[in-house]
Amino acid sequence: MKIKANLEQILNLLKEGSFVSGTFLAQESGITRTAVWKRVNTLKEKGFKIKSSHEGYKLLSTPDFSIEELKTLIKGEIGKELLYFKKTTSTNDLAMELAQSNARHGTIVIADSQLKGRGRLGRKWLSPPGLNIYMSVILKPDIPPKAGTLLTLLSSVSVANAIRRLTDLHIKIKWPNDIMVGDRKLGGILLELRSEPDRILYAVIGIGINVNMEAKNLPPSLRQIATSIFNETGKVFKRTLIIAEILNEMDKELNILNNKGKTELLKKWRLLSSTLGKEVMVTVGKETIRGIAEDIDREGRLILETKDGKKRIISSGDLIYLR
Ligand code: BT5
Repeated sequence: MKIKANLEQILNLLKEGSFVSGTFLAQESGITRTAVWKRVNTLKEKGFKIKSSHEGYKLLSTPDFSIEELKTLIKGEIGKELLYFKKTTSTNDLAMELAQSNARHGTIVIADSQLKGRGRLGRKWLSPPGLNIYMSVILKPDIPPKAGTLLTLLSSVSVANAIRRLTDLHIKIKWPNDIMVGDRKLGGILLELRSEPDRILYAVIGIGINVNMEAKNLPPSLRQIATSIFNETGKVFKRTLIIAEILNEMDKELNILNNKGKTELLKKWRLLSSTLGKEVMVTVGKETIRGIAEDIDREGRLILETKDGKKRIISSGDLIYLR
């Protein structure tokens, strides 16, 4: 743990300037110059490019993903505790267990790959290594269970705005949980809750985003419906920067929700939604309902106007656009 803390400290200091002398690094971090040298070597092993010369050390580039850099970029409560696994079954499974055994609000579980990545209703989430983001956020929010859907809205708004800012892609949200570019799915959100009748004990928000995956990494069944940031922009993006942007955005949105209520969140969601105003078909269990997606209510549920002019309010389901 101590070594890790020092790595972050050294990294933060290296980010401050061009060449940073070993003496300065040693003084600022309270370790010897030899210890600094060792830390710098560890950072190099982790993929950081650092030039050493008589003037000191210069950070040339950072790797696509590193927990050390991520820690230096986290601004709020969300992500203060971070757990990283090279491989896991599903980050949501781990996060649910951790939440149950008292993990604190804002703890994040990240994996480089998942063997049993899940979507909703037991569907699979493709999770190959080294390319995408698979993470779960543990929240212990002070909201009633019926407002749980708001957490899916909050997460999609945060993901959409973070990716828009970093990539300039025209990201839209398809109700209830799809992160889209045009008519292709770039990411998805999987909300799981444990609650008592009047309050949520904990919520786990699973976020999967295709970052550097190429079309060739996709099975034929997904090629027409899925995409990645790389596919859309032709550029490779650093996962650390995207994760940090999303977590900081979620922290900001949660603070707004707690301090000012839900109006602002609902407004942002409406602006980012590709669903409102469309003729849609929603499958809820065995029932399918057709109608115009009119709006969402204050709990984030979809308000559908059916052909006979009736309103239906839907908390979750699978939605397709008819026109
Ligand atoms: C979702 O489900 O969109 C929620 C996905 C959440 C994944 C994250 S990753 C971290 C955390 N840990 C987990 O185990 N899960 C969460 P749903 O709306 O049910 O969509 C699932 C459908 O999306 C599948 O049936 C496929 O058609 C499609 N799909 C699967 N993998 C995909 C991928 N990588 N990119 C785009 N679409 C995918």
